[in-house]
Amino acid sequence: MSTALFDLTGRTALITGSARGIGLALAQGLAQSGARVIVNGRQAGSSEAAASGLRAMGLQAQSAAFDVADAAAVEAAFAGFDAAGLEIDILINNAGIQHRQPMLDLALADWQRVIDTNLTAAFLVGREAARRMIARQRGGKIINIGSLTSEAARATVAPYTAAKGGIKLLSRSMAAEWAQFDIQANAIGPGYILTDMNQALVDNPQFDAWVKASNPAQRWGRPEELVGAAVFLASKASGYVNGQIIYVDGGWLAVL
Ligand code: GCO
Repeated sequence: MSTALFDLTGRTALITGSARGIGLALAQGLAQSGARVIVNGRQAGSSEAAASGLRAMGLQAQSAAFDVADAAAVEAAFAGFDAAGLEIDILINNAGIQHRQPMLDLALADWQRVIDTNLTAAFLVGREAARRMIARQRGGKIINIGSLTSEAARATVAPYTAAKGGIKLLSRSMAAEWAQFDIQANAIGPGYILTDMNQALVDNPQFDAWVKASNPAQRWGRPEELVGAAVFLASKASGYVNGQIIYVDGGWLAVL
């Protein structure tokens, strides 16, 4: 089989929250498949450092720092893309934060912060990207990053779980409204992945043992193991796939 179906040459991809972790791995993976990538984080310094690291690998990358949870900042960023002639063909809504605390002690402000960054931001950035994809009449790809908690809950991460459950159905809402414009909106649900965000969990011997015992793969995942699903969902190969969530979790959700 030719790999042309998966070729992203000539496409521009915005990956939110891509200065490190899963987002950076996905930016690298899409760029290695031919895309020009826009690295995004809240801070200009770390976003540009990540983009420059990709350029040093011979990849096409630039940075755009803005807060994805701030509607005015999102609109301003897209106005900047318009002015620079940057047309986003592929959007990965990856930016995410975590706050671990039992719900009985959880403050509204912490609930809201997690919902804003992990769910509302995907709507805000998705809306701006889709408006332009529709106006250009060339379709587009939206990939929202879910979680095992898009499917099942775990104590102490209620706002994250509510947001990631929302991501699954937001992806279906995007498909429902935008499939007619040849936009495919899907989600990826990563299992437990070795990232900075999860370092405290990796360092906790009981949690680490639980991950290894509960998962058929008996190990944590690596960020680059999400690239295959992302390239598939970003490419022509998934032209009739819409509103789905692909779990990349070592088989975790398949077992009791
Ligand atoms: C946590 C969360 C996540 C998980 C992820 C698994 O406690 O931090 O459970 O970070 O790694 O949701 O899909």
